[in-house]
Amino acid sequence: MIGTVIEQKRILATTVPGPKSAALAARKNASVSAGVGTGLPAYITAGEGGILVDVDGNQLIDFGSGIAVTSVGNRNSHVIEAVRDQIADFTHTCFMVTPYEEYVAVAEKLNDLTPGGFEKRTALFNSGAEAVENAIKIARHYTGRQAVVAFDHAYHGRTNLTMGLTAKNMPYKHRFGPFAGEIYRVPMAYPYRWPTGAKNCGEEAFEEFVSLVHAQVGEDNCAAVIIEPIQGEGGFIVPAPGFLKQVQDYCTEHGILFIADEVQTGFARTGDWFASDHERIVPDLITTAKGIAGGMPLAAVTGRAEIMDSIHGGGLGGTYGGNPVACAAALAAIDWMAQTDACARARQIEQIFIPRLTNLADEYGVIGDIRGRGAMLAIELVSDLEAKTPASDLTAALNRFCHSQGLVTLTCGTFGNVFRFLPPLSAPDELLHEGLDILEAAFAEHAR
Ligand code: PLZ
Repeated sequence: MIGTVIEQKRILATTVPGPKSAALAARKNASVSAGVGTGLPAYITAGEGGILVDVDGNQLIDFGSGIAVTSVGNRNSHVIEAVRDQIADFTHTCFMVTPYEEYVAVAEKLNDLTPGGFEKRTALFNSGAEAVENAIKIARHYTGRQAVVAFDHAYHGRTNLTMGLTAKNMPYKHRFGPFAGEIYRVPMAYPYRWPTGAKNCGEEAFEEFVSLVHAQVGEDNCAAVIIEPIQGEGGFIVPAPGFLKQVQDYCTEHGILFIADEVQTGFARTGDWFASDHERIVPDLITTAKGIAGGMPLAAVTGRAEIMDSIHGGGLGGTYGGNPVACAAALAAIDWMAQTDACARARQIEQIFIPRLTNLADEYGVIGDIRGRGAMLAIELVSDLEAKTPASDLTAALNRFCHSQGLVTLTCGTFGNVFRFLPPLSAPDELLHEGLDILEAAFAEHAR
């Protein structure tokens, strides 16, 4: 398929999913654990820009980027070429056994791109959860302290430690415990649902944070505070302005490491290289994955040199961490983002979406909040604008409608009532508008 250009056009050849996908779904059910769900079970054979092609010949509009991964687009020619060249040379040695330049080059790139003008070091891993696990390991080792503070609505992964950090029970934690110890949870500065209103949110959430850490953890026991600068799975929650900075300053004052989990928000997604940039936050450690490598599995922890270098030799690693093919893809993807000014593209996407989402909010009284930044945007759906009752059934119905019309959409949120948008940054405007037309049709069908 490489070489053919996929026309950036939606095509409905059959129902979505069609008969060939249905046959594959039957095989999946007989072979893959029921624990692994599929949101829109149309089986994909190719993708490019904002289009995914399925086995039945449908061309779907992609508003998900495989959960914020293919920001540079599938089949990005830059990435393909780099991966092809690397595969032709070698695919694996294990960096801990016999190293190679690509790993070092990715580390240099991340040290340079992430917030903070100080000296940094990076270690590479395979998944976001693995990066988070390692950031916590590093923070505990460096500080000699054990407690970790995480927030309501947080999502940090599905491994044992990261499940413990993740807030939501279903589907992530239910009956999977016991979870790792020394994890403490505090309220998130969630403006839309702050009890005394959005304008008090930042200040009051910070006061609660300080008081809970003092009373229930003890500042001197606290190794790290971990936060997503815009929460992802928990509902695309943008913390009240200034909250992140206050938390960071507090951490600095008490020798607590501030970890920004930018696994979902990183690499131009929010209109800056990192969401921390927008708030002028300079994390001690930052975790990245997803958008870093155009779809190849790669993740990283980047942080202050004195913290990262405090670990004894051999204390960090893993067989595949920083695989050369994934590193080659990352170098190409990052280069493409810089060359095409992907941050500016993300901000343009925000300009396309926000007016149309605002029109929907005006027309149907079910959108309580429109939020996000760049190409990471969401609407929170409620059945009563005053009571803010989560409209999770409506959210699911809208999602199903979009799927049936060939639009790949995702939902999220602690209450399952947030509709989120994460289009590839390489999707053309017309396709984004066509996707939004489908969303409007979904509202006309289900929200009247
Ligand atoms: N931290 C902020 O968003 C992954 C998970 C989807 P992995 N988010 C998508 C699902 O249902 O499993 C994520 C994230 C943030 C960490 C992670 C974990 O990254 O690469 O999925 O391990």
